Amino acid sequence: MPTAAPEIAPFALTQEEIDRFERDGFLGPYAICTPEEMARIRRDIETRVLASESPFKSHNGQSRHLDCKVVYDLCAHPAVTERMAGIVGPDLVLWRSNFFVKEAGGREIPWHQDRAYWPLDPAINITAWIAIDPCTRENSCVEILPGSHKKNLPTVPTGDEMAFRHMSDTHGIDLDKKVEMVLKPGEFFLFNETTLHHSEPNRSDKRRIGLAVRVTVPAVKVKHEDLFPGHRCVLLRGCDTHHRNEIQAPPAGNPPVQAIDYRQAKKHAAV
Ligand SMILES: O=C(O)CCC(=O)C(=O)O
Repeated sequence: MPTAAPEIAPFALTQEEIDRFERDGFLGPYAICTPEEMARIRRDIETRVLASESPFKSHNGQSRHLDCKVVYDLCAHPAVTERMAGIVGPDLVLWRSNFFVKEAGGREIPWHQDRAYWPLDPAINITAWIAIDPCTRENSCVEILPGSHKKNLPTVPTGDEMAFRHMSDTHGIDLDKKVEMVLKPGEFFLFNETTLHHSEPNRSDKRRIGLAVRVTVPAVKVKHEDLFPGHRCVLLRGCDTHHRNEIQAPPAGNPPVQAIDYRQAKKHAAV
């Protein structure tokens, strides 16, 4: 029997939550579904999404909401979109999503502010980071620095031990105030384009997958050609009030279950 559609009103943010986001630059955790429901979704992600090739040249974890309904449905869940609307307004444009697949032994993701990497004009984004696997301190949950979204930091180069080639210059910043986003599968948190975040190397023997859902507003020009040629935006909620971007319809289905393990896929998504 199909599950009843989730009610929308319970997901609206309170004024206290909106004020807290303004102060801290992040909110959560909240839940989209139970760990048991996420276990079912996770099987589809492993066998249909990450094991199949993206229709674009990007790796298999990049913007699969464009061709996989199971990914789009996570991005478009009202638990996510209704809360985002409380922060950036009623009209939401999904411009990117990506899986962070951190296998056991995966590298550190350095402290960074996403705005430094993205083709958004102006840089306005809200991310929902959704736990697909359990995210613990041991398997390198994401860490957030409250209040860090008030200042744009310069970037500096990193070494090979890091998953990114550039990071924010955190000299003089008290990283001890970080918050560890320990999440059960199906939980998520929200943060914006300037909030500093990071994850340790995965020192455990357990994989950690998260899905980052990147959303902007219609007034922003997304220069997809600069970073993700061929990708388009999807209207997630409300209206396209500015017509600055090419918009495509959400996907109707999923790729079939693949014969190979996603780790053997040609362009898999591990960091
Ligand atoms: O998954 C991680 O460890 C880092 C996530 C991240 O950098 C992001 O969502 O922007």
